[in-house]
Amino acid sequence: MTKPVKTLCPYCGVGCGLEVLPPALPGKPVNRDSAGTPIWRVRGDQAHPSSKGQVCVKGATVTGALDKDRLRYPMMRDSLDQPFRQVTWEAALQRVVRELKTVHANQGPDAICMYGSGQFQTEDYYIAQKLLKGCLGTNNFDANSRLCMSSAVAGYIQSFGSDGPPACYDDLEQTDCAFLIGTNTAECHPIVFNRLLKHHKKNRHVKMIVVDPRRTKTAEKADLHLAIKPGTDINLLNGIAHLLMRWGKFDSLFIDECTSGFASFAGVISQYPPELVARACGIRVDELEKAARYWSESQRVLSLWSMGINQSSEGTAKCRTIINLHLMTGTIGKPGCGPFSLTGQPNAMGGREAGGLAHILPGYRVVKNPQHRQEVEQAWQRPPGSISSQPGLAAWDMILGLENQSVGVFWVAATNPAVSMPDIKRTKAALLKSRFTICQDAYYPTEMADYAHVLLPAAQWGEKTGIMTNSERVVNYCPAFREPVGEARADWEIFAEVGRRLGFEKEFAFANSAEVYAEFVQLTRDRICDMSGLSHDLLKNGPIQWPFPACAVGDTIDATATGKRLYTNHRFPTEDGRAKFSAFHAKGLAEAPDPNYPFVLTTGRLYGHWHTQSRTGRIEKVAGMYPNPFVEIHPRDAARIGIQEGEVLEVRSRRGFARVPTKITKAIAPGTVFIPMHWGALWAKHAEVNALTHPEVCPISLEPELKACAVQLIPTKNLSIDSDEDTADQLASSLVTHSHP
Ligand SMILES: Nc1nc2c(c(=O)[nH]1)N[C@H]1C(S)=C(S)[C@@H](COP(=O)(O)OP(=O)(O)OC[C@H]3O[C@@H](n4cnc5c(=O)[nH]c(N)nc54)[C@H](O)[C@@H]3O)O[C@H]1N2
Ligand SMILES: Nc1nc2c(c(=O)[nH]1)N[C@H]1C(S)=C(S)[C@@H](COP(=O)(O)OP(=O)(O)OC[C@H]3O[C@@H](n4cnc5c(=O)[nH]c(N)nc54)[C@H](O)[C@@H]3O)O[C@H]1N2
Ligand code: SF4
Ligand SMILES: [Mo]
Repeated sequence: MTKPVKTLCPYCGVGCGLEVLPPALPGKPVNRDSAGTPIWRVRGDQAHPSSKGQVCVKGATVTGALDKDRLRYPMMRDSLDQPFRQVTWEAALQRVVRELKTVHANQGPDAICMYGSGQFQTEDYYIAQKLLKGCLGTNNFDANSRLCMSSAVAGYIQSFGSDGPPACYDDLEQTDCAFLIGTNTAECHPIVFNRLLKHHKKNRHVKMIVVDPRRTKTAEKADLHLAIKPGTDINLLNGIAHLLMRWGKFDSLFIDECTSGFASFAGVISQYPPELVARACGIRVDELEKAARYWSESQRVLSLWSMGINQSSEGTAKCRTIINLHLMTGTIGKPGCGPFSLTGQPNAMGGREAGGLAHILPGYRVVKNPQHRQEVEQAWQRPPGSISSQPGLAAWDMILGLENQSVGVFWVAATNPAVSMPDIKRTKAALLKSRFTICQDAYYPTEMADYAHVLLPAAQWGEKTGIMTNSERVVNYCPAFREPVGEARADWEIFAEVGRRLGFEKEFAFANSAEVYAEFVQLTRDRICDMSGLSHDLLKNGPIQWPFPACAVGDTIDATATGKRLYTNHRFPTEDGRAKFSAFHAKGLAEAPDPNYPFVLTTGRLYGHWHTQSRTGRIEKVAGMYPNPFVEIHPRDAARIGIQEGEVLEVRSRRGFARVPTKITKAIAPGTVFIPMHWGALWAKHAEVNALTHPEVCPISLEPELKACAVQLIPTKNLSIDSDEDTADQLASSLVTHSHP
């Protein structure tokens, strides 16, 4: 192969196009890392509509981990205290099928759970839904997206009648004002940020507002940075709405004709005068007024948000309150504006399309809707009533199910919950109680593998062919360009094989992933996310944005059937066709600071690392960028508690502790500290941020508040040695990141 293979970057939801070439090319030296491992070459795809040839450090180095520490063969053990032994696929599958049958018979279908991932391809997602929801009769499929964008999904569904981000990346270059709230776009969606930044630099009238308790790389570039106290977003948003109302800067025609619920919204915002709001948020009144002025002076405001909004005990309310501002100003369904939630993972969007959460079904359908269930049962040729009318267990409820042993099989694929779940001590204790856990992953070791009875080796990106949808609804073909390592198999193939062995031969009689995709797109027909015109063959020619109904395909593509933006006619898929205002008061943090735990801990990401480091920790360049974990603290707080730069600080919450070197910086507001999420037990000792976080969820989206908990800070030099397992010296040395776990 000497022609580059076009594919999508498998990391973040920006969804950059990549071109991949083998390590050995005629006339060129073999491309190797410093250890001598041949590395596939990768570069940006100039023709990709979303990224136009750009890539960030993660995309540029992604191939560096393809051959490091891979899980190559199935492995098994009888109990968690035994070592794993390598087994055949036959032996592993027999055990999996036996356990599924036993638990199904003895405890019922709802004792079976699968916990999947926005890093699945759409085919993986779809087959998992068919297996769990269609054949086994339980809706207990949830994904790490529950910890990620489920609040955005709930917000869109409640406000518009359907999920689906209405804007697109071209809006980044057409906006007058970008309102970035709870998103560190510069580090987490770098290519989206580059596009925005270019536009901002070129056009002086374009404003950029960033709302984040930290002065992030994103905030550094803003015209206005509002460093609000964690959890005060609804105060701020209602405060902006209050001022727009006071100044008469709203679109009454749009409100009258296209929305409902304005009166009660107006009632709520009347209670958010600037002085009160500024005090609650910890900002100045003039800063708040400036934000409202930017909103009122701009024709096209584009809101971007991600985890600073979603990961909250009032996450859905926060999303809807952002949407309120767009309904009030009529900034939706037009170029350059709209409420645009950025998805985190490469195929979180595909997961939504395929019904990859416990309360939804393929084609943007919901479990609770009898007609939706019937449509899916018919498509799957399953008897009426096969799909349970009860939403399944959400991520944290699965952990509770393990805790009380109502869950009999826990099947984890493409996610590492032994690091990424909140309250990790409680999570691990629950995982230890599991009767039977399957961990289906591409790498070994991972933290999750420690809690598994069976390890199934997954073929990863580049080793399987499938589809992924990025944040702006652009659907991409991601072909296999190399053989899977060892005996690894594609996730969907593993699920389908188990399905056939459970007796569902015809349901899972797929020869390849193109057939799986062809069946899936039929379930999107006439839905908002209609992509019934898409196929692997068509997508091989290049990415296509949905909606893309079957009528769009032909000798000449029918442009009226497709579109870059949703809701351009200002009709919404609610009962009355109107978008709904919401009326939420701010509730604040689920665990507010108090005299005992006086600081707020917030958590998040760094530019180079991806989540739990299973890949980026094994890539020299990235690992070298971040030699160790750290806690960010304001100089004033550092002086107050008596800690110096680099010294190890113990951060304690009601649930656990982490010990990490101190990074003193004015980039964080006093009273708040920040620890990145990337260091699980495999990569550093006692640096797990989720040892501290709590599992309180948003009551609507069931997304946990991973962004805030109350902590106390104790310099480890002040800790009495007797009272702790480790001395300060041991601590300091234990913090050197494992070079290779
Ligand atoms: N480099 C890198 N990029 C990634 C990922 C990665 O692991 N590494 N992961 C991907 C995934 S899955 C996701 S979900 C996205 C996440 O992308 P982001 O949401 O941008 O990333 P985070 O760092 O989790 O959090 C964003 C910001 O929220 C702020 N914040 C905390 N509390 C509050 C609050 O109360 N209000 C407001 N307004 N802001 C608050 C934090 O200070 C932080 O800067 O990134 C994706 N891209
Ligand atoms: N405190 C705190 N906690 C958080 C967050 C936070 O901001 N703060 N963010 C939350 C969010 S938004 C997210 S998305 C989660 C992410 O958390 P996780 O999903 O737990 O993190 P990853 O490291 O991406 O785990 C993916 C796993 O899938 C494996 N893998 C890669 N490709 C494949 C494949 O093709 N098939 C299979 N079977 N396996 C594969 C990788 O080796 C890795 O072990 O963390 C959540 N947890
Ligand atoms: S911005 Fe996201 S999709 Fe693009 S190269 Fe970086 S990690 Fe990959
Ligand atoms: Mo995420």
